[in-house]
Amino acid sequence: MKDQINEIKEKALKAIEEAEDAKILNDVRVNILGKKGELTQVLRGMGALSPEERPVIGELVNKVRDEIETKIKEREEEFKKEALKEKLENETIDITLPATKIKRGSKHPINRVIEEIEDLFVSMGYDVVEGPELETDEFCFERLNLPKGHPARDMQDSFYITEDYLLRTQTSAVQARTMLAKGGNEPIRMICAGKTYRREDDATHSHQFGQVEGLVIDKKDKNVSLADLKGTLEVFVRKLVGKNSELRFRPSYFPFTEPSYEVDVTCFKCGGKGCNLCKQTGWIELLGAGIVHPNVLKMNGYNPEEYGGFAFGTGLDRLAMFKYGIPDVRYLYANDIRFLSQFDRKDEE
Ligand code: 2U9
Repeated sequence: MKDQINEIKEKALKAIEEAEDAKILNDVRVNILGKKGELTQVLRGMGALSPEERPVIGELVNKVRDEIETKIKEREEEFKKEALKEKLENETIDITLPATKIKRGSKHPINRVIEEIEDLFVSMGYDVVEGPELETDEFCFERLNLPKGHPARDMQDSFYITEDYLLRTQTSAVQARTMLAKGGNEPIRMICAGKTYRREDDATHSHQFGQVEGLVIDKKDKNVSLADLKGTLEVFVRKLVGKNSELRFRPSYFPFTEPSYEVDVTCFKCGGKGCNLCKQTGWIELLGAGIVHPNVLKMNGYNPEEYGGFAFGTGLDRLAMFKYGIPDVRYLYANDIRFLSQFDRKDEE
């Protein structure tokens, strides 16, 4: 019987060694150690042995069983290692390969200009304020010293939705709302940029256009003056259109400021010598500005005896067109991906 057991052991160890995969290995385990396995059959024949032989054979069978199970486990471990090695080789990613470019959206030129302006004024201690695009007649006109019937209202043909509601023609309404919210006894330094709407549509005007306006109000003893206005606009223009820009204030009229000015900037294409962009004048009209009208202070909660300040405004479309050399304002609103994708975000990488 000993020879039989050793023969089974040799055969089993050989089969384990030659097994090519886990399934074959399991078949060996079943054929040798399973209920009907060869080694198990030997155990069944133990009854015929003498009492002296039985423990000897029993010990030998257990020793051979342990040896076979150990070999099977070792072989299984080899299979697992091979499987892992193959998996790692198949799933290896070469991280040095060029990445697939992730297409990102571009930032609209007007939004780029807004961000640059907001960053600049925030750095000067201004608040950035936003407000509704659908405004009331009261905040668009009346509180800006443009009572019903005022001729200036006709200058800006507006999109009325109802008798009292219209698409705002200026972001000025947000300034008026802010003044009321401050309760007439707090200084204000704010800018408001956003969409505004007028009934115009040609190569240099669009029915929707971008605008930014600023408002500074403080106590009279702070003496917020025209000099402050000029200095502020110089910083603005030199940051946005050219660091050597000069300003020219031409007296003008706005109902919400007195005195009012049209503000020209030296042509950033020819530096003031005269070219087709500035129509040979050397100047480009860019902003409107002035000292806030006492009526506007009063109508929005500020006592003109105690408070005063300046305001300014400019169109973002023209600023973007100048900055990026865009020939027709309608490109800004045509949503043509070929135009928009030129303003990619490479500068943000
Ligand atoms: C309040 C008081 C005063 C805002 C101002 C301008 C001058 C101006 C235009 C420039 C080009 C609008 O986009 S545009 O057509 N704006 O010229 N805006 S002063 O003055 C204010 C605003 C609000 C309460």
